[in-house]
Amino acid sequence: DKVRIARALISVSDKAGLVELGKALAARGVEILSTGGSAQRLAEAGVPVKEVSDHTGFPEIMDGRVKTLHPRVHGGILARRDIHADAMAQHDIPGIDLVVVNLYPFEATVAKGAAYDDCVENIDIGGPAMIRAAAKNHDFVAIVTEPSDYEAVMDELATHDGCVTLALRRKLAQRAYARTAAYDAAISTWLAGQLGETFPPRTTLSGALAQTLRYGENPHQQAAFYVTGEKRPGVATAVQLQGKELSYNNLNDTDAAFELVAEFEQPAVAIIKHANPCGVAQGSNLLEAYKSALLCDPVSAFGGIIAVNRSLDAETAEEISKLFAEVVIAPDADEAARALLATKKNLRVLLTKDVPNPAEPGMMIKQLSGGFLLQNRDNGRISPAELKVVTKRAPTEQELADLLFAFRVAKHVKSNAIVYAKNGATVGVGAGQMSRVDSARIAAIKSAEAAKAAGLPEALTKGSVVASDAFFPFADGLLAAAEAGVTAVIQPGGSIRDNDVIAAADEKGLAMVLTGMRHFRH
Ligand code: 93A
Repeated sequence: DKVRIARALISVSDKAGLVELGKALAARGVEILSTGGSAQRLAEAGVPVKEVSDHTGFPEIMDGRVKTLHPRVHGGILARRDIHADAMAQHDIPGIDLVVVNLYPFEATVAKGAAYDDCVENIDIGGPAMIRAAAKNHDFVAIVTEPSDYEAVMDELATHDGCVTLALRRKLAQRAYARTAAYDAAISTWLAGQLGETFPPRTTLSGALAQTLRYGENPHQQAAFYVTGEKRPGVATAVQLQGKELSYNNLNDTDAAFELVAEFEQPAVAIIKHANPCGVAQGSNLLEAYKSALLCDPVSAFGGIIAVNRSLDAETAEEISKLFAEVVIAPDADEAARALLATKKNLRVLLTKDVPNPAEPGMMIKQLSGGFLLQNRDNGRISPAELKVVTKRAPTEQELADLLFAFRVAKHVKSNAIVYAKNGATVGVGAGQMSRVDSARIAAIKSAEAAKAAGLPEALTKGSVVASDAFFPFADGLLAAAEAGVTAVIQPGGSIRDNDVIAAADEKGLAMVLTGMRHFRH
């Protein structure tokens, strides 16, 4: 099963670890073939090396576009040492047992905003050809595509008398194809962008494995976290300051929390349970916002996830640390806040540097059996000018501000979503019900219970406003909200019974505005 490495071909753009690897190979008497820049670097370090052009008897031509694309290279990589031995002898093709290639930095070139021609020039052809060939012939050849894998190969050479095992060669072959697949996906994604084709994407959706999770949504499910490389601030790019590893559900809920809190310009706090908010508030500072958010549903907030859209300060951190929470996510935290949270050993703290832009486009994937659905991120936002007042009474300024706030929150609540809000804070959230009227009732009931527990004389929904993520198909949902004490309503409109709903609102003396935009979230 072991393959003795007698000859290696090294052609790398990322020169990290190159000299160390070259020295280790040379020390074992391995003949090293190498291309222009790589050969030069090795030679400078005193590692004996033979230029690929000397090996092929053919110069590097066309600005390096053709340097390793030669039968003496590809034959040496692809030959089965058993059945192709005759051809190797007949054409004088020595075997190449180890191929070390990492590709022209196409992704990095695109990322730094290089010109079109520069990006095209950074499409590696010879590199992927060698990688794919060596990976195919892993029965006889070892392929290495990342400097981080050099050590594993050097270890085996040392412990297996200059050989690489089949187990490692197979593992490296798998990684090699993952690399060339991701490379081509990056090229086609870039080209689609150049063509202005943004949707539907004509490319393989791909992500890099970031972390194997302990389990999935439930302990009997396996799970892993993949990152797309998108630069959006959030769970995928955050730095974790403390606490044990995030679980599948933590990651999902923390993402929901941070995306929600990013909606607000003022200091804001969102508390999330099972991907739904159980309290959201904005205020003149985080502490004020946190206290109002917690008031909405303190029972559900236990064990929740807290997101803030400002650098966390000590006062807010101290208040947060009184609650049992799973995760805190913030763009930053000052020294005093960090020190306070550090005393809560089990609390995970994630810092993201920035807050994501809610208006930015993006993709959402939903899996179903036999396929998946793809759509743009719901980045729709309503401005006051787009609202249509449909009732006799128009909302007051305070009502209008709360209506817009509630509608933004509703966008982040699983449908059917009903959100009651007052003074920039949710006071009742109805989520995930199969009927809209149930969401309206449940939120009101929970709000009344929360008020009772807090010793308040009446439910916080009294004198609040209400947002509905989609139109009221009947007047019943609106009447349930009126019963709970709302004074104003925001909803998309568009039901064939809009007139009934408007008449019911007028009868109850409510102000109602239509957004013309729906925020389903399933
Ligand atoms: O332009 S290429 O597509 N043509 C080739 O024949 C070829 N062979 C290796 N690029 C080619 N390479 C790439 O050159 C390797 O994948 C590696 O990224 C790079 C190393 O070049 P140097 O050793 O000159 O720095």
